[in-house]
Amino acid sequence: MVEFTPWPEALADRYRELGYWIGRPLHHAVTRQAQERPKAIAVICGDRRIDYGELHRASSALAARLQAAGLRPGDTALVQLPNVAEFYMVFTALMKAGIVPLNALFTHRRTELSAYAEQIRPRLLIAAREHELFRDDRFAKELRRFSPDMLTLFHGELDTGHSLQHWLAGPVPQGFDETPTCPDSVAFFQLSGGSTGTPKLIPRTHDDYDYSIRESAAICGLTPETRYLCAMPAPHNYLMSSPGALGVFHAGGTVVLAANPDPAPCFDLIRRHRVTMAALVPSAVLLWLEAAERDNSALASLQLVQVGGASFAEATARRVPGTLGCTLQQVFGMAEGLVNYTRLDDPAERIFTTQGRPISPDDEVRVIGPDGHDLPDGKAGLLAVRGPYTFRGYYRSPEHNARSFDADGFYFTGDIVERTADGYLRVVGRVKDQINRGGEKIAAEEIEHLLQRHPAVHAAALVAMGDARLGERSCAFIVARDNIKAADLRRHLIAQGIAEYKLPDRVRFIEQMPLTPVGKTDKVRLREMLMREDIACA
Ligand code: J2J
Repeated sequence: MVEFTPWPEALADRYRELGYWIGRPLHHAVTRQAQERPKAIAVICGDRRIDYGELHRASSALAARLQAAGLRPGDTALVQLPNVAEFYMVFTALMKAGIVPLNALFTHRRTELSAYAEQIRPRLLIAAREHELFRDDRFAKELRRFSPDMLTLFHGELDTGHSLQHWLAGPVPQGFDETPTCPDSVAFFQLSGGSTGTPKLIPRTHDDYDYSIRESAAICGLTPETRYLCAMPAPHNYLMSSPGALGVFHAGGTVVLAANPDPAPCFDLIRRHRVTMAALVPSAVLLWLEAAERDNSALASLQLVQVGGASFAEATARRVPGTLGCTLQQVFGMAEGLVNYTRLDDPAERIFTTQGRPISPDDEVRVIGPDGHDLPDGKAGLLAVRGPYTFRGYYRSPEHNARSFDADGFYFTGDIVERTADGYLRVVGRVKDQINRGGEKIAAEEIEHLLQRHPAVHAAALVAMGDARLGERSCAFIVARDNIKAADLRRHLIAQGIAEYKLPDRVRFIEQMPLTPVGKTDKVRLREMLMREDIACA
């Protein structure tokens, strides 16, 4: 079984007694819907409509074949698929077989996928031929160095032996049984936005994740009539569980897949499929608002737009109900656990001015000041949390865990928040060394390490700079040994294979890195330099 840091026994018992952890595996919702309403549509993907019966059958067929191929409960899988129905079929199949996936984002490339494979040593790789790394078999073979007997299946493959679609097709073999899953074991790895050199993995258990999904579905008012537009990366925690596709499956509704949040194709999908809700990041909302100001006639069915993942300006929030013609819900969540929502019946002012309150009455939220003491409401401090769906440790990262948790198991989120008198949170800043580029998180250290591999780079520091559209973009400050150009560094990073959103938006060469009194890079100074320039430019 995949190891993880468990909750202390007493807390685990309490979460069970309170009915939070109910011992159900994550595929339970699909199995139940397939029994009760097999013809209800679970997923719309292009011209395909996949009903619950089909989602159940396809996932059982794949699970059975994986078992027959020798995969066992507790084995791990590296999965990288675009926004296609097969993503949910695979996820459900792996839950049924007790196989523990890590769902990489489709934008991830060589550096990220290698780091994941190195950590989990997957017995199974599921990837897409349309991804540049998997057009031929070279990279899949390279990944074998971490896991020599890795089985590989490709989405979009013609050769039936390795074709994912082929493994999903056909009847479920007689006698197939879903593996009796241990619900307090790890169901899958979620990805951390991170702030360190290597991407950190978050083990999520069936019990804890299922609780957050059930409650999220209730808070967001999901029903079998819900038609949920998933126009951002399907594996992201927000799109999976807040309430995400798994929340929709729990309620028996329909997930409508889009490749990205571009307004034109999304508005078309909303009109065609009478979409009732969508989950967006702030930068996408800006695009939707612009488009809807010209013409919002496609949005008549839309009842709820969720906005989360990055800081959302109050002035923009105020435009949402009028322009998109629906209710706004702010969501402040994290793959590590804690998720906050404004409630659907909250007064408008609260929805415009806060990022919501926690899912659970047993989310223990602390706002901590510089002296380590809890702060009164209204004062900004570090957000720390523990609770029934907040993890207790990153996978195999004892040193990082020692820094991220206190002795009582509170996780330090790296966010700066203030709490209102009625328990709602406002996100006002961040201490973690991360850039939030329109909801996509970049760990500064990861890129700094890659930049420093260039022989001409003496020192590198990545900081956020404000951006009207994305909220933040990244700027790399470089102290160079030799004469190099920004384009050389860009080529260097591309050659190492990182997701494109992590490439610095700007590169600034400086003579010397400003340092703090203890000799660390002074990022406050670097940010100030950027701000002064902004003023000079304006
Ligand atoms: C400001 N910052 C926010 C918000 C997240 C639901 C929604 C989002 C995520 C997510 C998620 C923010 N305002 N409304 O997992 O289930 C920043 C914070 C936070 C970090 C987490 C979900 N909503 N953030 O964004 O793991 O800094 O999860 O700690 O990608 O995003 O990032 P991530």
